[in-house]
Amino acid sequence: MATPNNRRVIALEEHYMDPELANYADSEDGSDFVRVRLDDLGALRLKEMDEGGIDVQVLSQTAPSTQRLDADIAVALAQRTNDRLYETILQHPDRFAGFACLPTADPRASVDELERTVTQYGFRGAMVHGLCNGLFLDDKRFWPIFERAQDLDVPIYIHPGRPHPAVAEAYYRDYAKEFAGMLVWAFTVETATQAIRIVLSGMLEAYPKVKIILGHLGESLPFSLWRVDWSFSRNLPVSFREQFCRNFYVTTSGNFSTPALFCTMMEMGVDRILFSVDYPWKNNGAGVKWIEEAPISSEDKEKILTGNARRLLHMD
Ligand code: GRE
Ligand code: ZN
Repeated sequence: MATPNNRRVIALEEHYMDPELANYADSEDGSDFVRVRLDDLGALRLKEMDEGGIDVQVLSQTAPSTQRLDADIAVALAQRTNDRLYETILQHPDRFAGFACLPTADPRASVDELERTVTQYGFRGAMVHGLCNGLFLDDKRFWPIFERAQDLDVPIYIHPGRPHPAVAEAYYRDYAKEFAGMLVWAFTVETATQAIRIVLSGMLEAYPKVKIILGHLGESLPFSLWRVDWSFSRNLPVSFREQFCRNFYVTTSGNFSTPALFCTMMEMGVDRILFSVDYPWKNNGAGVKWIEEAPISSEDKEKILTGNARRLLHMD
């Protein structure tokens, strides 16, 4: 789709499934419709991007990616997965960019892999999915990953993953039949918890320029920001609200709600909101049309669809 450069529509949470990684990690929820699209990095994906009006997808592995593998498998597998992603990007460099997967079971190797893929392959940052072998990301052993991301000036995208088994048992077992639907709620609860824990941990005081992206319009945190800020800030040197609005960005992935968008714009400001679809779970055209027709200014549409991503991901 030939759009002028200043209207290049960039989408950030757009998934695929690496063929080798697929042997180790099943997609969290995959109908045939989803599976066919996760496997495709060519004609079908590009056709649906063209039809929907998406110019660039920043590709990422789908959940759970490499977050539940042991180090002995994860380190080399993440390298090979990122190597293949780079090959894919080279085939369509005007249509694809990438977020690295990281072998989080080995934090030092994750630091090296982030640096390698950003400096040698031009990746735009990394995406981490849910708990890392049961650990939250505020755990001190993961801090070097965020420190290196700060040094490289790339964001870490915290994507949801399936809940901890004990949580699934206690909270969701009664509705196991509904688990696919329930999963979306479990995703939001857990990922918002990741974000809150990162603020409480002091990591963002140690690395005040870290950039973290949350999907799904902030996993409900903008809606809860007043309340979360009220309860936590008295014990923090820098208020929760200040840290959240300084270090976090959110995308529209899978949450095409105008009231939720307004809330996010009011709490965080439009400069923090980036367009995403959450392909293949959501439809490209539905996402683009929603922003195109939203009752916001054309300047704000331009920021959400392209400008904010070009700045955050250095895509000019
Ligand atoms: C997602 O990537 O956001 C996702 C999954 C699985 C089910 C639903 C969903 O990975 O939105
Ligand atoms: Zn997603």
